[in-house]
Amino acid sequence: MGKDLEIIRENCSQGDYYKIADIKNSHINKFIAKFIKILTPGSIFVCDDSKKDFDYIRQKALDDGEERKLNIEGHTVHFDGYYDQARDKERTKFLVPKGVYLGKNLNTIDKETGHKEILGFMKNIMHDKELYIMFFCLGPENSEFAIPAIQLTDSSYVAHSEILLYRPGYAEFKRRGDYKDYFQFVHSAGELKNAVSVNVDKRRIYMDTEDDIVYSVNTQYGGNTIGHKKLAMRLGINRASKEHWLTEHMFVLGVHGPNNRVTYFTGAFPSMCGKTSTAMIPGETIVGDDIAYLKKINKMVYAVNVEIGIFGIIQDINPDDDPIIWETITQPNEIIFSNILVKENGDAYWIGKPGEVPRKGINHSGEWYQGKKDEKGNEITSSHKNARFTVNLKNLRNIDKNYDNPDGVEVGGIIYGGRDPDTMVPVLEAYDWDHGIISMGASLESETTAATLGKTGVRKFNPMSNMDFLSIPVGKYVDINLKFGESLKNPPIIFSVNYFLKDKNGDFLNEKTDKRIWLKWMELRIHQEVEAVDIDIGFIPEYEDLKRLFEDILKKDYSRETYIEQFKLRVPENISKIDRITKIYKEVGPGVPDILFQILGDQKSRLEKLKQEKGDHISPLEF
Ligand code: SPV
Ligand code: MN
Repeated sequence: MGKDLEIIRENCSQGDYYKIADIKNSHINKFIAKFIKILTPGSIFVCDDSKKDFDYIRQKALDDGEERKLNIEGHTVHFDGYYDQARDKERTKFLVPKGVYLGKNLNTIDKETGHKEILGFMKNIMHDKELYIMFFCLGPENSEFAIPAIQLTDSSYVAHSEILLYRPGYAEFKRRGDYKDYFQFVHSAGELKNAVSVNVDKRRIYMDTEDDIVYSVNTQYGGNTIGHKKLAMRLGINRASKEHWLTEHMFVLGVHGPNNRVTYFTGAFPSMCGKTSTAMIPGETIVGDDIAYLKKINKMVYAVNVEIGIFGIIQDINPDDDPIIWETITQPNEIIFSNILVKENGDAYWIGKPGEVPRKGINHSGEWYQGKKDEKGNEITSSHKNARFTVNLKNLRNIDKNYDNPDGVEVGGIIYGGRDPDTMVPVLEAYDWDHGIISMGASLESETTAATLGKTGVRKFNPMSNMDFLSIPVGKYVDINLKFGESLKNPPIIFSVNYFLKDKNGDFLNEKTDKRIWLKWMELRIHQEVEAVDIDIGFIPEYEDLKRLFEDILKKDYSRETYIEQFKLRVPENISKIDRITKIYKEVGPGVPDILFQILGDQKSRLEKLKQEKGDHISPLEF
């Protein structure tokens, strides 16, 4: 027996030891042995994906207080600490070897220094805890998209969340034997008080793309801890960049067109900008809502959902706007609610839930009552803005039949969306791949939201909605996206959408349900079944087509005035946007492809000409 297995045997029960030994992977043995020595767990549990093992973790989450039962069967609630409610961008860093420069937009720390710091924090950190060792598969099993991944964590909540969010991977690891290119995650919630991480000042999330490993410590919030979510995404972007495919912050959705046709879209939206609710639109079918791998196969683009569950925003979920999510999370199903309010009778409450607003209950601040303030004098809301629900896709009645297809789904359209009050029209089609990647994806801007710590409502550059997750220089990432479109037989059509356009009074110009219409229109465009209007920054719908779609699908009258107000070309705003984006790309560092400046420059010239001829705001009827 090798020395690694020896260490594992000394620290595990016989049953747990054999679960690891049976995988017959020397790299896994080495990794586990190394971290047993660093973390020195009080006990170890190895999960082999059997129902018995999953049940053990579910029960542990209740026993150790990381979750509590709610009134409805299968529902539990988890609270993160008051200051641990969102992704901590400041303390999420890449460990970079000396001499490597990732550009100024990426948060980095010298690899040696960072390693020393985080492993210092992790030393003996599990001495009074159980270490859960879990195996997952990112993407469908037995597929060329699949990436096996291992998670070490001392949080039963994190372990339980991952059971809901990821495909089991123990069998995939066994099948691959001595395979070494899997992703690795090491997490500890650190010292707990009332089942909540206390040392948030020592919260760190450090990522090492060279060794495909992510460390996360002194935090519980899912976006900082659920290794296979945004942490794996950073490793995925790095790997994809070397192997000529894409890892994207995208949903995957089947849009149902005429004659039972299904056209698949992927869509990239920043956090809290309508990505999940688009992926859950009634009448369409969901493959995934957050992360996709895209590959070129036989000159076509195919996508899979990296995950198998949803970690979705719960605020404002109501039966009218999000009927399927509503139905799913108000019925008996296995669901973890996080950072909601628990009413005195054990019911879940979140801001925007229909019904009476409770006056008191339990939330992430402890006992809560209306008007409660935190130590800085800020009013504490009943549920947190970033409160979430975690559920497996199989609980949804709108799951697409290809959700687990190892070959993925063929992508017909790609959508980029942001939170933009005053510039982009509600839906716009790019002229071609390069134009879409540059003027829509790479130029995406969005107002900040409560999904990350810090001020909200600030307009930020967020290329492909992926800025927070890039692990390679921005310019290189844009270039890879451009190259991905080369040599495709039928490149997916690229669109942008904007659900957040506002009028002079600050009121939204669109209803939440309008997105259903934009999707149907895009689907028809892909099949060349409707005409469009060229407004010099791309194509928009013709009024008559929208009127018909609003009538057919929403049974609503769509007036010409509304169309003009929503789709008028805002010329000065569009020019300013191009100026902002051009300036950013001039400063981001090396590797920005020249074509970016050319496409943006040409678009600006067209806009300037239009401004001279037709003024600042131009009705779509004038084109
Ligand atoms: C997001 O913020 O984009 C999410 C949740 O999907 S998190 O896991 O925090 O990234
Ligand atoms: Mn996301």
